[in-house]
Amino acid sequence: DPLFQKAAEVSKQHPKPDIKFSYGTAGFRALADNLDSVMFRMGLLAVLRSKAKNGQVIGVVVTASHNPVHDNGVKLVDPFGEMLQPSWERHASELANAQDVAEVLRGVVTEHSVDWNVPAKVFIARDTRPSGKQFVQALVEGVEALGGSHQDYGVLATPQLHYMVRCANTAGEYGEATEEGYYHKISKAFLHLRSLSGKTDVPVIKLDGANGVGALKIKEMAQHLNGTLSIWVCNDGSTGKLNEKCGADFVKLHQCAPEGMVITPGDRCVTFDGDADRVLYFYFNKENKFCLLDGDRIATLMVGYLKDKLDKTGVSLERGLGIVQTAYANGSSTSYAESTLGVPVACAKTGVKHVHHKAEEFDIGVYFEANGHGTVLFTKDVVDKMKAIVQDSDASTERHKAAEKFLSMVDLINQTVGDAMSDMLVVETILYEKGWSLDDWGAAYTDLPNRQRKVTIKDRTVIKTTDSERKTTAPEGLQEEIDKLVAGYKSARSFVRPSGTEDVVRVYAEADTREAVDSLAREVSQIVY
Ligand code: 16G
Ligand code: ZN
Repeated sequence: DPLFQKAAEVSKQHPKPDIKFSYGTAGFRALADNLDSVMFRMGLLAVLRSKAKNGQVIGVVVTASHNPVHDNGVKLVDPFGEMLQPSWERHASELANAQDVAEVLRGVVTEHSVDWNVPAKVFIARDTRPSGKQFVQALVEGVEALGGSHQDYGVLATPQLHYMVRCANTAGEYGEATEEGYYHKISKAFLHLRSLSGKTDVPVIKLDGANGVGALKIKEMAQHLNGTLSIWVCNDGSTGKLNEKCGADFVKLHQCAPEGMVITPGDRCVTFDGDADRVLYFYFNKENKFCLLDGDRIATLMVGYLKDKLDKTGVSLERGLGIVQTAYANGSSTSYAESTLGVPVACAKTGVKHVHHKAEEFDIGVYFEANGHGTVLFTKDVVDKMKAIVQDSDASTERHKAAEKFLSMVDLINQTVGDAMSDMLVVETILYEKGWSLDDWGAAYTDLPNRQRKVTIKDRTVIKTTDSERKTTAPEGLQEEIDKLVAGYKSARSFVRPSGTEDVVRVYAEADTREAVDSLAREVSQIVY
């Protein structure tokens, strides 16, 4: 096959290990030693995807997020900066596992009637893992073997690459596709909101950078904030290891502060994950108790703020403002959003691609996973209506001010994907306007005690779920047994689901007390065997 001859030849220099790869919730992830062939092949696939999308830029990120430093991974970014379309995940897996790459490439070209004359362009970035550099080289070889062109951004936070892709494909409408363009857009919106606040005090933040890319990039961002925030970056990679006893995943899972930070009660603490697409807040209260403000909490803060601005402008929307959670959302956050804020709550399956698409059903869709990944999506309709108010109303009116703030929020938020830096600046803006400490924020509602456990079974795929993973349909009888156990506790809820990233079954439980929830989680784990 002349079209794919070069690809097949170069592929021999990237031999495939005897491993079955699968494009999971967040792309491919494995021990770095096993990933060279996958990288080369994703370079090939990105070219086909770009051609299939009329030559729009496709992104490729080399990262394994919160995994240990010896792992790595890769995922593709679609033209609007969103996750790869699920129907192409199958092609990615087939190509990664193929003995004959040319055959799979030919299949994709035929299935999607790819026009070979369309030029392809691929944007590439990587996190700080030592294996990343050589993987970018393998990717570039893949891109070039199919005659595509590429731009290598070097080390970037995952959401920065998503942003670049969107900028490039919207003719600059979303911003400039450079790192400087990213800092400029976000810091400009942040500083504008600061100037509208009428306040001048400078909050101090202690940030856990997970010894990863977020630590480097937040320092760059801070340079653009004109001293309006004081950010102390801990775990900045200068001494500690990536994600080791630090980072948002560690903090969420262990419900404790990361190592490498000296914290006194009342300090405002923030943690990013290893590729800076998750963010969580935490602090120690007066009793020196560790308090976590998770993704659910951030979502409710954002929803409350946006609803206030929406109400003040009186804008009416067809699909309105809504919040999207997953099964992991704390029950207290769900009732707070529904009852206190009066905002509809939708539930979607775990994984960014699921929550993201659900959020598109609203005019203003706020989505967050409890683990700290999330963002807000806005329709053109709501943005246009706010622009019209800013243009037509008197600048001194509440209505005008609310619309102006709303529009700056739209610029501050990275709508392509959850973005730790952007989300943190959104939270900082809202807390600043409200004059809230973390303790004030935490007082909005009280999380139900919750517990997560992992159970290893022979074949986790026997467990099938429905209702956004909140109920099981197989094996038979499992759900009834879970229901029976849950009925024995107060304010209790529990579900099990097969993990999309590890060979385990995850068990989640919540109940009215710590003791009750531990006991419920244990009991449910036992019946999963
Ligand atoms: C991936 C997902 C994350 C999800 C997690 C669940 C993306 C970018 N990341 O890390 O959103 O919470 O998987 O993992 O989609 P699990 O299926 O192992 O519980
Ligand atoms: Zn991540």
